[in-house]
Amino acid sequence: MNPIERGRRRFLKESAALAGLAVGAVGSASGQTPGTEKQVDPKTPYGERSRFVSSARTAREYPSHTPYPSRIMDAADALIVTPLQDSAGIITPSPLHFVVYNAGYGYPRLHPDIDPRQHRLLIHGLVDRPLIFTMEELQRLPSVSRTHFLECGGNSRNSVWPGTQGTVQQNHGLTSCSEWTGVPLSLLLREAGVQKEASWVHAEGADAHKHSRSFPLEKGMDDVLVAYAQNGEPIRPENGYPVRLVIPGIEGNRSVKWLRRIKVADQPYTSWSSFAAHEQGVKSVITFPSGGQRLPGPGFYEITGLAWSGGGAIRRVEVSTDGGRTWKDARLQEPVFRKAHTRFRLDWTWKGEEAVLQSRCTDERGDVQPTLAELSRIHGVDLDWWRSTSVHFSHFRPIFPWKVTREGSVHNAMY
Ligand SMILES: Nc1nc2c(c(=O)[nH]1)N[C@H]1C(S)=C(S)[C@@H](COP(=O)(O)O)O[C@H]1N2
Ligand SMILES: [Mo]
Repeated sequence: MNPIERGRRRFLKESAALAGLAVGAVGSASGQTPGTEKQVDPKTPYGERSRFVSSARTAREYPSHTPYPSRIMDAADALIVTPLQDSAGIITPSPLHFVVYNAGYGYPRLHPDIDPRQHRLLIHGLVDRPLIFTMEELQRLPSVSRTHFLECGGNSRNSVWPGTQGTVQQNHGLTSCSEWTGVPLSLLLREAGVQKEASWVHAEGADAHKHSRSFPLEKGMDDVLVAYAQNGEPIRPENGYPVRLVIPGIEGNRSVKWLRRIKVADQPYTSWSSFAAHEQGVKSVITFPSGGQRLPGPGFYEITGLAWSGGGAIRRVEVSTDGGRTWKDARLQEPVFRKAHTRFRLDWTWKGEEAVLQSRCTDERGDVQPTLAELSRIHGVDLDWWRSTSVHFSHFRPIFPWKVTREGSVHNAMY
């Protein structure tokens, strides 16, 4: 049977189940409440979403009764998580992009309010020609648009802590994906003329505590962007307006927001010098059904989620509905971008039994997302370590299970 024929038969077979879903809608197809129509205002300067849509960012929460030291450390930061459970496709709407502001103790958690006409970007250090750019000058240069995820290195570490809410937003919401537009850093560095001894790039933000991070020159000459636009409009204030770095595939921490200075050097200036260890490894999570949701009853559902890898493109996502005994290949949304969220989908008919749903992805290098046991072996720790440790661990990316109970409620099955 060819794929189209197979798809047709599958659809015909399932359309009986699907038809059942639509019955309730007959008679109220428009959904319109009389008298609530709004005039389309030709002067509306900036659109708003429907008043019926309430998807929202929120602060990452912690179990208050537990002494997890990571919680104390995270409390110094503002951590605002993306509602992945409501996500469709691969682009995170900019107003829902996660936000991390390492304001540090003693600093107000107010992101800089930068007038782009006053802003300057300085490039100096081991270069032949130090350069200072205004935003206008930066935007005259040849630009590119690329779709990439950002993920905080601390994403998901709370997913093993009992007492947390256990939604996909709380557990995995420190990742988002945007189309970024800007100038390749390599172009600016070539313009400045990098000297022979140079091997590191140091970037500094305009926030009160001057968020500063180093990365290898090699990466800087590869795919790093000096970005001023996000999803077709200027970058949002909390995500780095008017200009930020986007360092694809590497933990978000290096992607300095409110970028004002780039110094080329022969050594790293920040302590996190083993750069390779800061790649975001191959990872995925099911966003529907996910923690806190409820399936109204047995029948057809599309299981869907996101997969990503700092090492390149996602090649394959498998989904298990029986706790990992058997796996099926999910469909991947095309095109698949490198170092970007990749949407996967799998048709599922839930018969009302208890089910454990999980996804496992593979990237272009052949790296496979590890189980918690495999990840523990990689780090040389035992399974309980993650739950009880006082170490501020990062890059937590095991295969993640959701349990669907017979009543249809969905729970974090990590603990
Ligand atoms: N200037 C500046 N850049 C920064 C930070 C910051 O506090 N100040 N936080 C970093 C961290 S830890 C992360 S994970 C990413 C998050 O980017 P976002 O807030 O746009 O999602 O920004 C990074 N860049
Ligand atoms: Mo971060």
